[in-house]
Amino acid sequence: MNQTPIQNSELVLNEDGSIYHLNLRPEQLATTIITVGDPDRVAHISRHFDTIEVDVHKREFKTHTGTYKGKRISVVSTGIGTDNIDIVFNELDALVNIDFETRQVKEKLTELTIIRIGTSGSIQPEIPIDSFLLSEAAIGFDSLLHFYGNTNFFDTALSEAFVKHTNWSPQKSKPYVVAASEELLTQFSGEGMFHGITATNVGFYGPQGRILRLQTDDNAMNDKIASFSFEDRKITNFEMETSGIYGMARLLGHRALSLNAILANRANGTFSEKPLETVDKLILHTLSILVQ
Ligand code: R1P
Repeated sequence: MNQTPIQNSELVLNEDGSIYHLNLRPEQLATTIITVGDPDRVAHISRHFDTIEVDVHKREFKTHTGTYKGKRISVVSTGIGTDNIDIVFNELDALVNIDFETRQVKEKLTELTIIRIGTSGSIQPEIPIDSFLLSEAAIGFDSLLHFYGNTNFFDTALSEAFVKHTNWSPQKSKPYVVAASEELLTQFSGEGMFHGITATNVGFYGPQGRILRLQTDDNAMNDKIASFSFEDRKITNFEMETSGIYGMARLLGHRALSLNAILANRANGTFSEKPLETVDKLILHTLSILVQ
């Protein structure tokens, strides 16, 4: 199948044949990928590896590819926010599904398995600091997915009920809801793992209802989000990437799951006293499931 090659301005490659932001060449990426927000967290994961074959860094995007108990895994940092998720997911997909020589989409597509190991704040009092939470679905307050077509996988019944319950301002982006990969959800469910709907926010302060010097447009927002329930499901936690990860994975045909180390509890105002230890426990737990 001969298509028009994707132009240099659209698929941007560096001189060494690597993709523009991630700085990776196709052979440097594994098909099992762990994403983290913080570039420093990449080494916290790869220090458990048997070997590290790739160590590449550009801007906030750092990648280590190696093996853990014989399984090839890439760990990629995304930085903060769904705008970065757009870059990371398009480039990860291009690395496996576009031929960089011909600049054409490959006939046989590769499905990636992508697990986010992130940090997050709980908004429900019963989900304590230092616990782990698996995002069954994400509700995105960002606008990333609205720039793509084919979003018929959105759970619009849930988002419409949410808009009504919170009286969500139409000046803000329309919330959208995307589910996790069913297969990965089953694989990672288990004892000690809370489940919930994760809210993905466009900021850390006002958009998550944090007040330092600035008031927000709706001081009751967090209470309204926390009290929302739809078919016995609740919004459990706040972070800044999961909706983009779930949405882009659906659009591109990859499997994604978001795992959260709960470092803050917004309902009772507490923050973890051992954040690194908690994140490391989630890392080891995730790696052990990946090699089962
Ligand atoms: C905010 O401090 C950042 O921490 C959370 C949020 O999603 C946001 O990226 O996740 P990470 O620790 O994975 O970056």
